[in-house]
Amino acid sequence: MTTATKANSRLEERFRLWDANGNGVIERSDFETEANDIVSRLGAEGSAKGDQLKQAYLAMFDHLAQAAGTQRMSQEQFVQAAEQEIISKGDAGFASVVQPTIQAIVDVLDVSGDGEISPEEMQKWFAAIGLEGAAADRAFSELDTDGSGKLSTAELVSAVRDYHLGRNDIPLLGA
Ligand SMILES: [Ca+2]
Ligand SMILES: [Ca+2]
Repeated sequence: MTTATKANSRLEERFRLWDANGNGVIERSDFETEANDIVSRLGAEGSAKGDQLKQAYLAMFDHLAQAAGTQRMSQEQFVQAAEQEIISKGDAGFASVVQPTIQAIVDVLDVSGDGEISPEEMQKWFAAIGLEGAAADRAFSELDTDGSGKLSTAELVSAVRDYHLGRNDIPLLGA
């Protein structure tokens, strides 16, 4: 599969994931369901940081819905809005649309408060996407592109970008 084809199929997978109730359109309630699920898998229900993560997640919906001009996006409208607002803008698109959500997840997981994610702090996130043991260790090394032993927000945003461009196979935001 070419990288471009893979990127397109990743967006289609993303649509299926986010169409939580399977009615063929993405609505704000789908994002609410997914955000609640992520907050719960990260063990952050009822916390201020968990609420911030939900708000950041819903802001991604608002951004895409505004670009699509509808609160009920079909798969075609969703893929088009995501391409226009995120993929085609490259790093700037991921920085404006995706980074606030990644930062909010980092804030939830960063128990030590150093602004970065250690292998121990990353365990909950990896477990939430089904990565454990040696597979989690390998993924951590792949994501830690500067080899510092910790994951920065920038490294995690790059990883989400690379996944959606078909350059890595680590579905940090689910698959
Ligand atoms: Ca930390
Ligand atoms: Ca690092």
